[in-house]
Parts: sequence; C-alpha cells; structure tokens
Amino acid sequence: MEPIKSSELITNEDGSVFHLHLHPGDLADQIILVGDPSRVEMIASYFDHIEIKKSDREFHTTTGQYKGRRISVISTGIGPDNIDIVMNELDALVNIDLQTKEIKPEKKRLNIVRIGTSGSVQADVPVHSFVISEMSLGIDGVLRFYRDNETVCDTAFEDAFIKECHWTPLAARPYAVKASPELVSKLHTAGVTVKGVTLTANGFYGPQGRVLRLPIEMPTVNDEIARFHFNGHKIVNYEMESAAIAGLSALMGHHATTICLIIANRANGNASSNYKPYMKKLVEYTLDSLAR
Ligand code: R1P
Repeated sequence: MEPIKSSELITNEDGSVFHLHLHPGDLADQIILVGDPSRVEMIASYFDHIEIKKSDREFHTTTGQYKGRRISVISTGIGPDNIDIVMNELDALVNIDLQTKEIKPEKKRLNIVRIGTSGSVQADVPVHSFVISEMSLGIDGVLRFYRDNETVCDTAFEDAFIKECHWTPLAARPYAVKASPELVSKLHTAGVTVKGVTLTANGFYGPQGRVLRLPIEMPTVNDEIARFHFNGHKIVNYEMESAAIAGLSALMGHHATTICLIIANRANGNASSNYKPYMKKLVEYTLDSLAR
C-alpha cells in the first residue's frame, strides 16, 4: 500500500502529530478525553507520577500513572469538529508509522473514556447525576463523512428518532452508535451511575433547543426527545462530543464511552450553581473504576 501523503497526515518538525503535538511513546493505551483543558490539570493532580505534559491550542495532554495504571488525559476543547482531529491523530499515533507514513499491519486498540459535563433532558435525572453513554446519537454529521459508517450505526433507532421527534434537519442524518459494552460495564455501578443514550449536538444553543433571541426550527423537540424511547433505550443527556468519539472508535476498532456530570436539567430548568466539587467526585470515581 502507498504511504499516506504528508499533506494528509501532517507532522511537525519534531516528528509529532500535527495538532496534538505527541509522539507515539507519549501516549498510554488508556485515554481520558475531557473538553476543558483545566480538567486535564485537575485529573493529573490525582496521578502518583507524571511522565509527560504537552500542549498546543486547546489540546493539552498529560501522561502519568494512577495506582499503577498508565493513563493519558487529553483535552479536546468544545465540539465534534475537534473530535475528528483528536480521534484521527490518536489512531495515527498507534496505527500508522509517523516516519514512513505507512499503516501498520497490526492494529492497536485504545480504551477511550470521555469525562464531560452535560445537560439532562429527563426530569428524573437531576443536576449532579453521573450518566454513562451506552449509546450516542450524533446530530453533528461527523461520522457520515466516513465510508461504511452505517455498519456501526443502529439504523432502526435513527429511523424511529427521525419519525417520532419530527426531526427536520436531515442534511446530516442523525447517527446512533453503541459504546463499548466492556467499558460501560466497568464504569457502571447501580445507584451511582445512570445508563442511557447521549445526544451529541454540533452547537450549544439552537442545536440543543435553547432559545435566546433567535427562534428555532423545532421548538418542541426537547419534549419529544424526552418522551422518545426505542428498544428499551431512552435519551438522557445532551453534550457535544460522545457520538463522534463512539462512532470513530467503532470504525477504527477502539473501545470508547462517555461519562458525564449533569450540570443542568433542561426538563425542569435547574442548573448547578457550582459543579466543580461534583466533577472531582466523578473523576475520582472514574479513575478508580479504570484502575480496578
Ligand atoms: C459546552 O459547554 C461544553 O461542555 C460539555 C459539552 O460537551 C461541550 O464541550 O462538555 P465538556 O465539559 O467536556 O467540555
């Protein structure tokens, strides 16, 4: 197979991958993705030992050890467009030789857990709940640019969602992708976490049904989303990254899921006045679950 052209897989002068500025040896097999770069610092403060710290733009990485487990924490910034960058560069770091730009014959599988903040659409999933995405529904379109995307999607779930939620923006058909069942069961504890479907939007306001000054195309969509259920699955929360992570991981052969802290409840209008202590609890819970 022809090597990948330099224009398609850009590397920096020091040989690191273009946006993440990482070399293959900088990356652990267990990865935690977060949106906020300051959350990288906070998570790394629990590490027993820090090996590497690198940053460029919103992409900050710390690799270290937690209870003997090597982990890389990486911030993605906000949104699914950045996930396209991060997932492709993570995969390139382990599955492409960055010097020859040849795809390696043996593929490596990464374990990827996103720790995020999100808004609940269910009145009975209150602020400060921990929600694990057993499936994500992306309305962001990223996955649809990749061939064979439908092979990792639940088309029946998508059809039901489009019909029952009267979904009109079909430029990018919503895509439903399962998270890694192994990671979901590793992170789930009955009574501590809630499992459900996470809706990944390509914006924070209109695309999540928020109205400030501009009216939106589907004014009743959040009520319909809250009522929607299919094959025992309900949509629990909204954020902006998990579907692109789950979808690209499924296509690339990595394991991934997302665990989120609820910081606002869209059904009853409540919002957390200070979510940071609860985020620390979620981080402690997730690190200990991964170290087990
Ligand atoms: C929006 O405020 C951001 O917060 C959520 C959304 O997914 C989006 O990235 O996650 P993070 O707290 O991980 O950034």
